[in-house]
Amino acid sequence: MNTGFACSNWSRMLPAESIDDACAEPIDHLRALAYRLTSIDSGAAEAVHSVLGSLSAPLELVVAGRAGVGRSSLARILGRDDRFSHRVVGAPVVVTESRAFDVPGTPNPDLGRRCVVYVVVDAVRDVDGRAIARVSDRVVVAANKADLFGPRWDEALGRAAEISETVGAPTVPVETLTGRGVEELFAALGPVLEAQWWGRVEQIGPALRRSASRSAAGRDEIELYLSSDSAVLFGAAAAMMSPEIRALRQGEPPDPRTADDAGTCSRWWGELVDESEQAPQQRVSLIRRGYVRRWAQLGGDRSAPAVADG
Ligand SMILES: Nc1nc2c(ncn2[C@@H]2O[C@H](COP(=O)(O)OP(=O)(O)O)[C@@H](O)[C@H]2O)c(=O)[nH]1
Ligand SMILES: [Mg+2]
Repeated sequence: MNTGFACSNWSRMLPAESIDDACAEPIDHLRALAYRLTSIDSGAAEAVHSVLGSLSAPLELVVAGRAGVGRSSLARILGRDDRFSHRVVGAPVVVTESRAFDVPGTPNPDLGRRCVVYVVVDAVRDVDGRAIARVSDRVVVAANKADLFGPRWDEALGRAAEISETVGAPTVPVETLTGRGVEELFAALGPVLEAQWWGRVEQIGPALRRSASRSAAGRDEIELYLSSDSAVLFGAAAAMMSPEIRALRQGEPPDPRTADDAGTCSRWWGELVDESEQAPQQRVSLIRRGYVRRWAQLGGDRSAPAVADG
């Protein structure tokens, strides 16, 4: 699925036209690391293979909601659509339907860490609001059966905007019966699925550091990799994509095209840490390091560094 259009924050660290292009080299470097480790330390090589496996494991998308809202109908459409036979950087998208919410005498389903399409029809009940709030960083609401609320699509859009306001999540009107709105639902799901995938990339650094701490033989190779441009920029791109960071990015200087720009970005994030006690330190410091690497890649003068690699 082409998900790069609306959500290319990663391209500030890994300039490319598509997410697949951006990630090809970092993933090759991980494969090369696994290859080098094979003869040195099989346990460490196994850890890198497991990281690589996590990047191409299926991304789960669950269609949830109360009974009768159209979960099955929508899951069928999403499951057979060609765009889902494409992948998010090698990870296939698998669509499932959850049990119904709000069934008397039955606990509501647990949606886990999966991405969610939460289906509602017109009225949003408290149970819907609570379910959506619990998955607010990885949900798109589908306001289904738009046909029942009048023939005009702008009314359906207006209704979806109201629902979005109420529940605090992106909301798209759809008519599962005719397929209307499904295109827009796909567009809204792209960034959600991508963000979930980048969450896996964020686990690479910690997983490899754990492995390095266990294995004397492979430690040097792993540490060399972790300090490489490739690893730092991959991690920084992933940090950029976290919902927590997206909320902090308002006012960030434009996409760096020169070394000076990259230096400005690095300083901007540095000041953000100083000013805000809430700034998530680890992600912000990764982003600063990423910009320092971009600065060097863009020709920054290493003998008179304008920015320090923190
Ligand atoms: N009018 C209308 N009916 C729909 C639409 N989507 C689904 N339905 C109907 O709603 C009913 C419940 O749909 P289903 O997919 O089984 O809902 P589920 O219980 O949530 O899985 C079925 O009779 C569907 O034909 C729609 O867009 N418009
Ligand atoms: Mg069903």
